[in-house]
Amino acid sequence: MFKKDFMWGTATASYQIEGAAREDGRGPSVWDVFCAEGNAYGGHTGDVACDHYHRFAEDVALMKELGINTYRFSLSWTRIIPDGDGKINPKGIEFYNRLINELINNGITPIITLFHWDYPYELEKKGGWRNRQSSDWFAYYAETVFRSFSDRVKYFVTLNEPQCFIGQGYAQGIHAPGLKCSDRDIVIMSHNVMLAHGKAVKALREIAPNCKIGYAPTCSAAIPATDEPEDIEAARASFFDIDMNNWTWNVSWWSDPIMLGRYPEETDAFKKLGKYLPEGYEEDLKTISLPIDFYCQNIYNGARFSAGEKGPRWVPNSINMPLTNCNWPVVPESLYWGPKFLYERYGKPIIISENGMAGYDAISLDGAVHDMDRIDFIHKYLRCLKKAVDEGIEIDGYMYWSLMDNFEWSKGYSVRFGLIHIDYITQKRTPKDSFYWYRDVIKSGGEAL
Ligand code: GCO
Repeated sequence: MFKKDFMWGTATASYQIEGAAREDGRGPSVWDVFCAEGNAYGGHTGDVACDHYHRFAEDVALMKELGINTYRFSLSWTRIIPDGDGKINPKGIEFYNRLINELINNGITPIITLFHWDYPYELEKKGGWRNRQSSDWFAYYAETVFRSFSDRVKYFVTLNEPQCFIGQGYAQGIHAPGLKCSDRDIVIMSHNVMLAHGKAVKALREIAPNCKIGYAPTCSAAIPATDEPEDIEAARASFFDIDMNNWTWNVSWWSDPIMLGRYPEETDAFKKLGKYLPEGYEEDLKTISLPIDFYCQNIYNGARFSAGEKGPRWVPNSINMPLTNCNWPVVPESLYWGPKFLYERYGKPIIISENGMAGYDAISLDGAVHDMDRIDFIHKYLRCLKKAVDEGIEIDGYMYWSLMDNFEWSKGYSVRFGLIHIDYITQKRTPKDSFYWYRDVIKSGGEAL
């Protein structure tokens, strides 16, 4: 059974929903520049997005109708500090004060993600995460946020998916700022990113010791092909291993330093990459691994593994495997095995900070959006999460990605993840069938699953 105070929520991110990109003193982020240069699908940009900046009250009213008790959203760093590390913009603070107050007045607990990819462009020009000072820039921003909002906001998350904003932004170059850096640079950036996280944790303990803080990396879960113990071990080993063909996409490089205070030294990847860590990195690990209160994990899908003669063997998905509109496989067991392996390794309460799917959602003749596939997706995934809960894995919350359709990074507006359909021309909001279905699940405390 899900606990009584289980956090039933949804998630969003600033650049993906806010719009008002040049309003009230907001400074440019790397995503503004990347999109202005035509790098996202169809030349799309986040300039207007869901116009949430102007319509947040309507959106909070919809959240209330949905019945969520928790809402995870991110702040735009450059709305608060337009050049990243200089003057604070009071208009930015005011906007988030209005949003936070609206949430609280409607009985919804805010979880603030400090950074969900919209990195200040002015800081990127100074080397961004490659610059050793980057962790201090982030700490200054984090302190500003804690000083401004921690009287009302009790839950903070430092960083969302470093695997993506570093891997896809600086290694593969498909996300902003669209660079292809060397492994040496990526290792240095990863270290600075985690040091930034640690400095933010430290700042929160000093400024608002009664608040809680976590971290939100992503993963592809590893599922044992059978329930035999050797396949379970194979899946676990593969889940925490690092594949050099795409090394920025992994769990242990990004979580072991924070959760265990050390890099995954046993992996071949560390043997190749560890030499690029800055001198004295061991000292930094003390800050990086300052204890956090909960561990967030974004989980969308997974892959299967069995025990082979030479270690874990990848087992292809069934030929019947359904795919979402992003071509991601639908693997509900990800929400059982993912949290289980993470809890066993890191021992912290887990929040599923993102899970969801892109559908081919359209308004039907009757004016509604009949997204049966999304209902089925969430239903299957939540049943697996419930199994983990029933077996004693400490799971504190589930945030569906996303509250509403929004700007999906390099895919622009071409894919829709929301429980609420957005007409990007009129900005009309239409709750989809899944919205009402999730509302009923929440109302039942998960018993309806
Ligand atoms: C991520 C980001 C979200 C995405 C979502 C769907 O997890 O990649 O946090 O911003 O929009 O995951 O791809």
